[in-house]
Amino acid sequence: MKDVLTKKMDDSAKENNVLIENKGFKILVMLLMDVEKNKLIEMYRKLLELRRFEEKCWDLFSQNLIPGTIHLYLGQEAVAVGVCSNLNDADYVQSTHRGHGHCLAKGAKMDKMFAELMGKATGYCKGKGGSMHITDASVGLLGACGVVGAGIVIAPGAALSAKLQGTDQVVACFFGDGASNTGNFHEGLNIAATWDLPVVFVCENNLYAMGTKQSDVMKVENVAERAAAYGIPGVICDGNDVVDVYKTAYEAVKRAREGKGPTLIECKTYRHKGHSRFDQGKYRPEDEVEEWLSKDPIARMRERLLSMGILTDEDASRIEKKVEDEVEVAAKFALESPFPDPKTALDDVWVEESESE
Ligand SMILES: Cc1ncc(C[n+]2csc(CCOP(=O)(O)OP(=O)(O)O)c2C)c(N)n1
Ligand SMILES: [Mg+2]
Repeated sequence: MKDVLTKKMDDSAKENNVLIENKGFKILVMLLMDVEKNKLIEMYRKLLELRRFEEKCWDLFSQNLIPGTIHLYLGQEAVAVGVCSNLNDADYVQSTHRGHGHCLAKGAKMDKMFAELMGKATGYCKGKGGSMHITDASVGLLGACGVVGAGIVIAPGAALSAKLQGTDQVVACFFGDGASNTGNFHEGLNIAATWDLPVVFVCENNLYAMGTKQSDVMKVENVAERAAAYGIPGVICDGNDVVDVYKTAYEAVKRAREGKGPTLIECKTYRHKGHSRFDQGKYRPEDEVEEWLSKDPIARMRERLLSMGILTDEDASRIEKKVEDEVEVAAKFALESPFPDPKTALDDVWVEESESE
């Protein structure tokens, strides 16, 4: 994987032809010259938004203020942020059961998300949907989805509509390693590839599907290898490095927008907590957890921005404080919002009238 990364940086530096003079030596600057400074800062801010949002969720959930269940995105933030930073408002995102990060990265509002999670009337589904039904059509969110793998066949449908209407919209379809073992994966990738649909399939390989280790249920090592069966590119990237995800998705989005068809991206990542609720993830070896925690995507991005001189420690702390305040304001909004009136229980529920009625 290192070779691929090095090559990618090489290519990007060559493309930009960035040569500077330093003590008489010409140095080829290979580091991230194609990603603008502001974009990098915004990606860092977004990473923090996802992280603090989920930490607050965990806090509220632990106080029994969020009914049902939630699947936290903690640790995987770089995937959603890196991919969605390549998308426009008109583009679509198909999310999953672990969807808070995808929603926020595509522009959903924290206050309405907290409200939905808490079952409040001010939430995205007026409090009737919860974590796995968050949707916001105004920012191109096709919705979270509690049925593992189901989104992989919804995304090509949205992409087909874009293609038939002649728009240049792209669909980013997120799913897990477990979902890549469902029949929907085959159907979705096959039809999208056959019809050159503008989909970017993003597999978030966090090594586990609930308590099942990926290597116990897959003969091939990498999900990306499966792309060959559909005649489309399959690319592996470091899912804990937002810049690597951004660059990899950049190529895939470009390809989709140009009508060249889908790409399968596999982001190697890890969830910080257990699968959901109070699962402590005891099936994961301690050294494995430690190794991945040391590759935390947010700490890495902070370190990178500091070492590149794009942010000072004070700048970074200022951004962090601002995001923390915004999360608190959003949570307060939800906490102070009313529950829906029981009389509205059947509102917005579509029922077909039958003759007998
Ligand atoms: C069709 C279906 N089968 C089983 C489940 C129960 N289930 C919920 S999440 C999950 C694991 C999914 O693993 P993966 O796709 O790797 O996503 P991750 O949870 O790791 O993000 C399972 C089996 C479900 N929701 N839907
Ligand atoms: Mg998984």
